[in-house]
Amino acid sequence: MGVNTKQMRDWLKVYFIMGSVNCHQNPEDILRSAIKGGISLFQFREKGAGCLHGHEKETLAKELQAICKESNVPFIVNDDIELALSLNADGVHIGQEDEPADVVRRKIGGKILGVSVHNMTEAKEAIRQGADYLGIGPIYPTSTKKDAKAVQGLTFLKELRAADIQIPVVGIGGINAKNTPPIMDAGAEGVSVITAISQADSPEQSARELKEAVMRNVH
Ligand code: 3NM
Repeated sequence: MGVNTKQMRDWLKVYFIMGSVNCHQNPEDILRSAIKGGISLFQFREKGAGCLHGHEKETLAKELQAICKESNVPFIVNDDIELALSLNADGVHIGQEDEPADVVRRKIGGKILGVSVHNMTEAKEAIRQGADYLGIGPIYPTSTKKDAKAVQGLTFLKELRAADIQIPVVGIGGINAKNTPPIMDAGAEGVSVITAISQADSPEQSARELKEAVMRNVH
């Protein structure tokens, strides 16, 4: 375990994920606006057709990290452990295709470690290997992640809580303010979104609405 569980629960409330390909406007402006609206955690996820690599990727990461720092919003890097370490990011998020969580935990020490899981076996393994939180999805249909698994709704999330597994959990996939309440009711700490904020006319307003939906349904 890397971070305090109570603190982790708080950070997961409105978890914004973004890379350059998710944005129709300048990514820095979107992030600043999302922070004003009240996001609690940010993940830099530079993935998909046309994404940046190498120096350009690193430059954008640094700019977004600096914006997060100004507002004390933790900055997490998706998959790229080397980048996370070289930037001294606050944590990393990995999937099942990445290095095993225990290997990543050894590399990052006490930083935040998030793991995407899709069933009970993966969840228990991620917890054993030192995950701070689990990402569960896709809860609703999404076109953002091309290789996303089949929509799983809330069944697995409910199963996890019914088994009294209390690790902080965040839902992902097709989430917006309107469809947030059932995710909270099922036992999640919060929601993670790409499109609902990155492509909103007002990322600030969208983040605010997500935060209100989460706070009204916090358990
Ligand atoms: N992971 P949007 S779904 C990055 O199911 C990601 O693990 C998923 O984007 C998973 O909020 C997803 O635009 C995309 O639907 C989320």
